[in-house]
Amino acid sequence: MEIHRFEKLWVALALLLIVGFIGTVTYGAVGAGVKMVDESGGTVDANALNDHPRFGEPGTYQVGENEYEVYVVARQFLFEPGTNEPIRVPAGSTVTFHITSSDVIHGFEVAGTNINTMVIPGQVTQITVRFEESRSYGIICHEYCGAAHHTMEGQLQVVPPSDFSSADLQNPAVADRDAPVNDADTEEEDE
Ligand SMILES: [Cu+2]
Repeated sequence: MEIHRFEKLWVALALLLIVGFIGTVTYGAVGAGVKMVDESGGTVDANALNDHPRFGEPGTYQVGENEYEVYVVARQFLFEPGTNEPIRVPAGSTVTFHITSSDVIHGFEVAGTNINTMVIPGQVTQITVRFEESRSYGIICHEYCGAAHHTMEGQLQVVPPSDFSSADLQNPAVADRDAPVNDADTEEEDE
């Protein structure tokens, strides 16, 4: 069977496109570390965040010698902490962010890094990162969340360990490795 050379060309181009599409999806899943918000962060009662042991007092908690957990609540139209006061963590430490929303879907992106997630009410997004050098990053909401969405931003300060003190920690006295992270009892109880 004779196939016209133009037809061969278009078949080749179509195959190339398919390979390209598969390539970008594979790169996103493996190379860039893109993944769905999964169950690892757990769930919370978005209407009772104030009663949560950590989200009730969001901020930076020390959980190990060089390990920190940062609890962030996104709400219209600010990050707490982040907007009114910057999130502060020491450089060279392992930081796990736990982010949730108290009202609608928000976004949480630390500009210039690959920390970029959707923030869903009732769902906790968990991201672990290591910041090696001290510098400031902007945080933006990238999910349209209402009339003042464009003003919803914050700041993350990675400071030299010498500049980081217990004043930057939330409840330094209760910060311990075994503190509850999610109170499973409160979820979907009163539906
Ligand atoms: Cu927004």
